[in-house]
Amino acid sequence: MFSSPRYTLLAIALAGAATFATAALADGSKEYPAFASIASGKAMIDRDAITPALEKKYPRLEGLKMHWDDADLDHDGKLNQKEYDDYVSVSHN
Ligand SMILES: [Ca+2]
Repeated sequence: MFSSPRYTLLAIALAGAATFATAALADGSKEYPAFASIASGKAMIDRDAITPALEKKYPRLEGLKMHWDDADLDHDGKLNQKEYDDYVSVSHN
C-alpha cells in the first residue's frame, strides 16, 4: 500500500514535519516565541521587548503585556526566562 515512491516521499515529508513540530515546541511555539529570541542575549526582558509586531504575531504576548505584573512573580519589573515561560506556556483565555 505504501510501497510506491510517491508514498515513500509523503512518509518522509510527514516524518520531517513531525520532527520540526517537536523542535519548535522545545524552542517556543506558534503560540509564543522562545525567550532567547526576544531577549537578544539578555537574562531578562522588559515590556519594551514585546513589540507591537510581536503582539500581532503572537496573541499570547499581548496577554502577557497586559498581565505583566501577574507574570512578574518577583516584582522586579522584568521577566526572567522562568517567569516568561511559566506565563506564556499556559493559555489564559
Ligand atoms: Ca521578575
